[in-house]
Amino acid sequence: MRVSVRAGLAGVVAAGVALGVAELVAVGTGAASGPLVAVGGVVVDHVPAPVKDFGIAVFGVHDKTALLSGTAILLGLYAYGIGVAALRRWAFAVVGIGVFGLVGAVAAVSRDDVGLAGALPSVIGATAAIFVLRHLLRLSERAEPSTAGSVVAGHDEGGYAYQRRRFLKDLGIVAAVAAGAGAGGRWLSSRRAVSVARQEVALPAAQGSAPVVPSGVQAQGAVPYVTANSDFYRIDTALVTPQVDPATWRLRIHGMVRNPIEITWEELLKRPMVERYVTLACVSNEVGGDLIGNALWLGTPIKALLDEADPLPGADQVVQRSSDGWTCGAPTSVLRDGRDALLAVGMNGEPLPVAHGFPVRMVVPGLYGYVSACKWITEIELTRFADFDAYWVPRGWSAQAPVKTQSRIDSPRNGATRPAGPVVVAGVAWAQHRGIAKVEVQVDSGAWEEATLAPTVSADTWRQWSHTWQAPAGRHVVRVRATDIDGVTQIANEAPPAPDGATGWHQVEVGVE
Ligand SMILES: Nc1nc2c(c(=O)[nH]1)N[C@H]1C(S)=C(S)[C@@H](COP(=O)(O)O)O[C@H]1N2
Ligand SMILES: [Mo]
Repeated sequence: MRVSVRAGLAGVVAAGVALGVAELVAVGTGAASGPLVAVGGVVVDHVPAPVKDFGIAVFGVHDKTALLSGTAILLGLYAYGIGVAALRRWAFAVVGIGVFGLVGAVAAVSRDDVGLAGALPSVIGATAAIFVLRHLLRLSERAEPSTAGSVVAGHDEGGYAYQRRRFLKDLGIVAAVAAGAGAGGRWLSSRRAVSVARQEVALPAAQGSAPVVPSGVQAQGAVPYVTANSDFYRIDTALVTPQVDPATWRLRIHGMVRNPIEITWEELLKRPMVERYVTLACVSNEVGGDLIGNALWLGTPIKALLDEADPLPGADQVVQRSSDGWTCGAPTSVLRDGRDALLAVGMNGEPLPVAHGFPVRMVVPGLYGYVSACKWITEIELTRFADFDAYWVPRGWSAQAPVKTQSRIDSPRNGATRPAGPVVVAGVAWAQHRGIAKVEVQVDSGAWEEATLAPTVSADTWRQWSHTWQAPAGRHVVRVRATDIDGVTQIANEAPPAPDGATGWHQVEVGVE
């Protein structure tokens, strides 16, 4: 193995030590302060607006893994370079690792949910990396005649071979220790996490009777009417799930109000609670996509709290801010018009799952999630649309975004085959807060036929539908369109999700034999 390759590997392992040690330190300062997560977070927030397809409001779990692995690979290349550069001058390594530590520290401290102590993981990690690199490079040096060409007395080739083995052995041990520190740090962080506090939460009972789910809400072949928490789509910009302890949680309502309010978790739970089914949809949902789910939310109506805060005239925007600094803005008029806009604490009979906003999030029927459904919410600020752009607005998405009427075919799936004869076509349709009046199905270029609508709990949820089609042999295209209560039919024109929600009719191809 060449000297420069050994030095490069030593650099990579030293970087691993930096990350592993940082993860351990971050057990004390919060997982969001680890350098990889902190730098990744800064990247997420600063992706240039034209790169519309990167993540966008769909920043799903896969994008996060890709981003973190990408950052780790870049870091690995940088560290390899530092190792090689250290062969020329040790100072290069110190400066190189110092820059890495500084970038991590500055990124961490700049995050909303990280304090000054958040610099420690990067600083301590970088310091450890410097010592480790120094040690490994010394070992590597001994495994080679000096670069000047003079053979050190008493070291024959066998001696060098021994030194090389020793270098490789130490490299392996240090790499294993670094990986162990990283994994151990992650594990300890998860044990400290609020999932423990969540298990101790006893949710208050809802006032009044729970909404009645009429029998027959479920169409055969459509997704379940109520989405299980474990199946509920998850979208957010958070690289590590924010850990908000109910014991220290506060919600501040301030800005353009006559009476600023601050309430604690205990006080929130004493407020009147209601239970409502509301279907939440992501603006990034493509036609036919699955970034939509329906759950039973337990929460207190936000209208009453806003009324108490008493917004000033002109405060047309309610900005919600999460513990990690994400923001969304909804029209004040919508949150006060009497709909079931809830500050929610429960989801399908459990405290909110941590990934879905524990301990408190907002849910607003009829608005896309990115303008209304702040998870890990800690602040509400009354302002004007003209004065403040929430997170996704400068990134090319509309400031106001009511949910568009949409429908989806769940069965048969695209590309499925069915025997000729009666085929049940089924799915869901939604126009939250307006309600679905009609769903129609078209096969090939035939006439639109009205599907059977299942009953529904309210206009705030999706509605299931089904239609029996007498399918003749051959390949067919089956299409669906919905009409809302106002009589407006979903438009055929295909538009992408940006800037305010996709349009077009969902269709599937079915082979009939
Ligand atoms: N704090 C925070 N809340 C957030 C987001 C976010 O990135 N951060 N994303 C929003 C978006 S775009 C959607 S669609 C919904 C998704 O909620 P869910 O993950 O519970 O399905 O959360 C909203 N609330
Ligand atoms: Mo979204």
